[in-house]
Amino acid sequence: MALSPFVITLVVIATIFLPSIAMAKEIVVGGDHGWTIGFDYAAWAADKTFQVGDTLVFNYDVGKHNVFKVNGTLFLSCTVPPASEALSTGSDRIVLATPGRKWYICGVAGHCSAGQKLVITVQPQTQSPTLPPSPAPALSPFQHRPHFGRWVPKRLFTIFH
Ligand SMILES: [Cu+2]
Repeated sequence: MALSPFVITLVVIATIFLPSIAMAKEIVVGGDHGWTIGFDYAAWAADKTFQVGDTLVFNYDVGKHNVFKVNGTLFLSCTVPPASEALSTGSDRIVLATPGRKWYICGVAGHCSAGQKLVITVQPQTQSPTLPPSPAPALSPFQHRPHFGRWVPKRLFTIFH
């Protein structure tokens, strides 16, 4: 069965425009290395784009590491927050809900200062073409009723008079 030029055109258009649609990504921190010591997270993050709606996944062996979301000051000094704030499932997922700088460290003694720390900048979500367009100015039926109301009796008057 031969594809019609119309179908081919549709496929070409879809191929061109689909990648531009903002899709929420799942980003595994450190890739195959996961969340560990002896890895350069600054270099890893350098060529990546993080956007609102994306999900960070921290993979590690339970008990060996953990994840704390911290602020920039705690990040620089490797100050670990209270243990109750730790994420420790071994596959911690963090949805990036707001734009801006985000800082994460491992709270196991010595790990943050050994480089197990991640800072990223989350970009605002780009406008998705799939979002509904802004509504066109609505034509309220009430805006026409006075006109119609005037028009009808006049017309009826003309007809029946
Ligand atoms: Cu660690």
